Amino acid sequence: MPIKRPLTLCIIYDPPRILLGMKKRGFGAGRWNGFGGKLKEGETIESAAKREIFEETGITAHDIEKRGVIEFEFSPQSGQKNAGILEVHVFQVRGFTGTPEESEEMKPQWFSVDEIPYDTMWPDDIHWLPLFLAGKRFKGRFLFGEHDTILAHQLEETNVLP
Ligand code: 8DG
Repeated sequence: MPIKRPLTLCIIYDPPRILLGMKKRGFGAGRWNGFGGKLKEGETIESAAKREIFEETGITAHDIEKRGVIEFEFSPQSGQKNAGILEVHVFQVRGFTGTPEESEEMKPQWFSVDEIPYDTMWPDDIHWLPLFLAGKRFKGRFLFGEHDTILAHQLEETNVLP
């Protein structure tokens, strides 16, 4: 079994607007996304999520809620060597203070929920983000192939999240 690596992904959703960040470097550069990343030693998933939000936007998150868990697997054709399985824990940021500011890693921007830039986001987002915006909890799995194409996926609503 390939190892699973936990990651956080935090979405500041303040209806009817959503804060996304343009990733400036590293994995996913050039795409709009939520905020997050890997865990540091000794962190819980929640504390890692809050740290990443602060580092990437300058916002302090007080109230976050886990809304989904998505596993990403990369086929050999994807070119993502040694990625293992990424286990992305998706949080909704409900309460926060501060104003988003550009960081070294991200350029944040508010979007209306009617104008989400799916064309410039990870191709899986169009599948699960509507569930997130509709207030559902979900779990899913995506298999990526060459050029970040989705070869297979499963996605379901659930009340039980790891
Ligand atoms: P670094 O400092 O080493 O650059 O990295 P980091 O900030 O710790 O982590 P990262 O590699 O930038 O984390 C990747 C982020 O991208 C994390 O928030 C999870 C998210 N992410 C994926 N795959 C997908 C995906 O398919 N869709 C979306 N929306 N987000 C994804 O890893």
